[in-house]
Amino acid sequence: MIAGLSLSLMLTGCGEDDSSDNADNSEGETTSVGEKIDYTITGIEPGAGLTEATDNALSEYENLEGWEQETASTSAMLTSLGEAIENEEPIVVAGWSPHFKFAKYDLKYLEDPKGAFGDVESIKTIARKGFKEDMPEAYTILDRFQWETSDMESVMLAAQDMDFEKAAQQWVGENQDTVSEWTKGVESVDGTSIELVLTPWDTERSSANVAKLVLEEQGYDVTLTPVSPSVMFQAIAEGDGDASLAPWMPETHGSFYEKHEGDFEDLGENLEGAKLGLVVPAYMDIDSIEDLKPDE
Ligand code: PBE
Repeated sequence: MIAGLSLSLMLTGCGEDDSSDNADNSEGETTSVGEKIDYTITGIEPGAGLTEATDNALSEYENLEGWEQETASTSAMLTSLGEAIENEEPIVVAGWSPHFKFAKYDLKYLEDPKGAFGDVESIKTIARKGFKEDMPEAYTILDRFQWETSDMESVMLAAQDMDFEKAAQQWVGENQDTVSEWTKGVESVDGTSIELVLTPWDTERSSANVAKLVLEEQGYDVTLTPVSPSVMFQAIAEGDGDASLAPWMPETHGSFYEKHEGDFEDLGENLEGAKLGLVVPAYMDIDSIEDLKPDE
């Protein structure tokens, strides 16, 4: 009660203090975003780590009382985001980077003072137990596989107009120096089968397709198997798949990682500087998750 009262006093104060010509508009927007979007965050696939992180945020932030996450798919989220922006309407989506939505639209992450979405995420490489002994050449290459967000983004961008295999080919063609650092001194093999497990997002389609190509050039017969994050960890822990470049840590897939810890090998980071959070169009007049108002 008291918290609610002081909050509304603060808001009134803000409105009165705001001497800009659109004071009405800014206060109106701040107070009614929730109402306008039916206290709903547009999420992605139910099995995504981001979906779990968003649910955690919903329970951690008291001001998100009465809010819900609506899950469906990444493409449904992107459609809703595009439509909202077309009409300059408010929308709050569960978002992440690297992702082309930031290049296509003017977006911002809402500040996350409680750290519900973690800070910076890394993408790691994991392998099944025994992989190093069974396929030392592939192990060495995957252990060395490391690239920048700009590399991953260039594959994702190219893949807007072609399939990921072609986009990966293009990147490998243009980045022979990096690739030869990964393969330097590694012996070729003769058609050994290897299965890489990935999750079904463009970030992982990019890394998996580049890894596939590099391993194929080394003589491997590579299969890519896309599955949900929980199945990805399970597959590597149980030895059904050989390796994965898809785990996002520490926040996104931390719970799956912990569940299977000790049953797989961690080969370290393949990319640094990924991020998760609640994302809104830049024209929205809020900056922090705490600016959202509870459903009362
Ligand atoms: N993502 C992209 C995935 C991992 C890669 C952030 C949408 C997830 O949330 O599981």
